[in-house]
Amino acid sequence: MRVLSGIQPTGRFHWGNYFGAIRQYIALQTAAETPGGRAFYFLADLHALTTIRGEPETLRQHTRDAALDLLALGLDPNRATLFRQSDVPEVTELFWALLTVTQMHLLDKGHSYKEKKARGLPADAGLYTYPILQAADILLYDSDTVPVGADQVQHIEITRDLAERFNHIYSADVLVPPRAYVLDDSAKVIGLDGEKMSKSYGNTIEIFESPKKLKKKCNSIVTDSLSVEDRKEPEGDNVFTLYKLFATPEQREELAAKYRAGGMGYGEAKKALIDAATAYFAPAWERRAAWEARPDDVEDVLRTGAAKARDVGGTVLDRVRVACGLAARR
Ligand code: AQP
Repeated sequence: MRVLSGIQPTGRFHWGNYFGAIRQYIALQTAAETPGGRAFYFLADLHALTTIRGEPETLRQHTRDAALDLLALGLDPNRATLFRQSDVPEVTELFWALLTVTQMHLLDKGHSYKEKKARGLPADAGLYTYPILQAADILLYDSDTVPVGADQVQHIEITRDLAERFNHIYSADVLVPPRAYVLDDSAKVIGLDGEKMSKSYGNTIEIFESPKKLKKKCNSIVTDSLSVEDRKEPEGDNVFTLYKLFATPEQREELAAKYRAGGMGYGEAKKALIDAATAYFAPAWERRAAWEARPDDVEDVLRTGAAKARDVGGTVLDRVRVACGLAARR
């Protein structure tokens, strides 16, 4: 199994990023340890340039934080390859080769671009061609499995289409068409307002939120206005939906029974959520502090990861170069 996924260093990671993607990164890093298999995870700093422009120090800081967060959450550099996207120049060359086989209508359909445009946010050629750079990210490592949240499935399908189109045009199996790996229970994590949790919607709860802010945010989760005496059906309630992500089946059942019995206020359910989230991420807080004290080691992980990624990616890129009629570099 060849696993790959990228995450943008555009701000601190939130519960949506964790349950939608990062938790699967950690699980798959072991599953991918097969002969010839490997997990590649990268900090998508080139993609982040479509959001963070003219603020180099902010991007650098977010990239450092993103590396620390992933390591703290359990990414093991001895198992998985962790690197910065911009440290692998091969990806932008493959991006160009893919652009030459991309039909415009494919990009017109891209939901990130359509969504941002519809919300009146600035949309440039970088955002428009974003799915193609993403395809290059995936195809450069012969990845077959891409752990993502539901919002990214369309982009992985675009990647499949492009790989197949490329192979068809050049009449050879040059690129490996990948598949999205999505878990049903966390494909779309909701935010404070019940909509998809997303930085650009301002409804996120960060993984490494301070205890004070965590409490404040959880207390602001939108609920209905039923009185505390009412019996409530837990399914569909925002607090319960988030609680389920952290709880064991027994804990879920216990809280569900309290909802159904009536007499429980939302304050109690929110406290259960805060406690569950705090306990869940406690080991990650400890690991984060340990990595934070060793910045040179973090940089080392990223540089070693980039060297490995360039090695694997260089071979695939040469395959593409030769197929296209360009000279191989090795
Ligand atoms: N709410 C979510 N539920 C499930 N999965 C999610 N992901 C993001 N939000 C949710 C998954 O996290 C991974 C990283 O995606 P990204 O780097 O593109 O992060 P993002 O999309 O920038 O996160 P935001 O907060 O939604 O940012 P904006 O608002 O800038 O677009 C992906 O696998 C994604 O599916």
